[in-house]
Amino acid sequence: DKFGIQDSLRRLGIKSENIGTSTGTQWIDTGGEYISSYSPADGELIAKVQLTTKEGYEQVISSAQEAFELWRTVPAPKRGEIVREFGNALREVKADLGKLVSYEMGKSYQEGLGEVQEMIDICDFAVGLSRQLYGLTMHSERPGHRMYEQWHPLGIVGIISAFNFPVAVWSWNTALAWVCGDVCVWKPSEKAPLSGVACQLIIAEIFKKHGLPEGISSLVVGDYKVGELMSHDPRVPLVSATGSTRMGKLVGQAVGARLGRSLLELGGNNAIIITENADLDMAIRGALFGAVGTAGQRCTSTRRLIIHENVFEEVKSRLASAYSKLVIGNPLDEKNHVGPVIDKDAVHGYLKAIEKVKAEGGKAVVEGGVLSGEGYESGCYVKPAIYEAKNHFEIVQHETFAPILYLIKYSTLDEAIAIQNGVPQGLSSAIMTTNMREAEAFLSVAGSDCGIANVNIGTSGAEIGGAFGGEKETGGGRESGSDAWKAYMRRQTNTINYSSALPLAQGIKFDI
Ligand code: UN1
Repeated sequence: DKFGIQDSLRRLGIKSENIGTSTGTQWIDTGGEYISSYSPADGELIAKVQLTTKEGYEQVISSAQEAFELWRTVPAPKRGEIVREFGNALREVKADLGKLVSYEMGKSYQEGLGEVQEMIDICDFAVGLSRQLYGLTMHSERPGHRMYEQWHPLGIVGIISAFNFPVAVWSWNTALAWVCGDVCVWKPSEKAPLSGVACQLIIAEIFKKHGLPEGISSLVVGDYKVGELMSHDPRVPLVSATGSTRMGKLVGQAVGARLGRSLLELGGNNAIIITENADLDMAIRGALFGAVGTAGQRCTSTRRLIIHENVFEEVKSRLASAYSKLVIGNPLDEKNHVGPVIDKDAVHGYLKAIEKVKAEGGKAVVEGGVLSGEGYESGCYVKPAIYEAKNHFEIVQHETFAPILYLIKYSTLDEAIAIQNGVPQGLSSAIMTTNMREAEAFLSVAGSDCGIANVNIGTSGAEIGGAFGGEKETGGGRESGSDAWKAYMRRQTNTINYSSALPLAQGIKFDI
């Protein structure tokens, strides 16, 4: 155990068998089956987690309903205090939780730490927000009347998170939802459930210390079946789901059928346009981290490079040389740049995509392949790969959650923007240029159609202060910073008449 994993697990309270259903401090043995969480880093069993049954889910929801009655009456800045303490607790456990995330999910330890930092950041943001849940005041058209709007909590927020950011995306949702006065039920990915159990144990201590009731933060563990319970449940007014477009469509339809709200963060097919005016050192570095960071498993990962014909060959050869220096191996070993993908299914998806791009006429710039031998026993390590391709290839139109980068050549900026926008997804995008006209055209109304559009930085690694999310098949949801909090509340418009007359709006006369 040269990375001290067992010590971190012990400090986080992870046992060899863990209950997966919790209403806060209470852990409910549902009698359900246990699933095993294996590390893609070394293929070892980390621990087991019990699945939530339908009955367990019912218990969680009724406790959440009860908790909401109280939590909504706690003043928002006081709710913010709880979130502040959560952020402080995360500061204490940053190294251990970062390590668990890295070991369970496979991202590098640096990125595991970064993910916990993202949680700390959103807690800070939410604490400030707890004093800024502002509504507008309006001038009434009627004398002696006042109009304003206020924001009330929604109730139970169901959070379905993905394996690739097993803890941060939950925190974006839950930290905001809590200050907004909502209670949360979290279903972490069944591919990284221990990270979920660890977070629940951390937050439970804070609720316990303050004598808060069960049900403000609950955990359920399972696959899509548990997600379906939430999506169809009218007691859950908002379902926030992160994952594939396929999953998001199912959630969106089920929630929409009952006219509930969904907040969807789905697939990306993110591109960087590298113009002939780009600072190529920066462009290469930005593309490299974007494409191979998290082994290409961020929803913001760079999947396509749209490169001007005059710099195409240079970018191609510099990228190939940068890729040749990548060290692939155990994500906890800080000398490695790239860790494994999440599991063998992901390896299969990666291989299929490579097969397809070649069948469609793609040319290898850096050939892919599965790594074997010492250190690669888990079978989840793949080589980051690069192919020259055309944007219309079926496989290029598709998000493959793996480190595969497609190079596409262009000659005019209009063409580059059309290629950038010419995919079903609309999450993140970037342009590398030192030319102001190119940058502004890319950001203009006729530019990128994505929820995120960057200049001279890559597509991934968004800060929490901005609203995070995207258009088209990415699902349209916005989480995290800016005014994303509004998704977690209901708006109420109030008109108050303090006069002794009762004039009707629009000047309508109605006298008897
Ligand atoms: C995701 O991949 O689901 O912008 C979230 C980024 C991170 C979050 C990614 N801050 O890459």
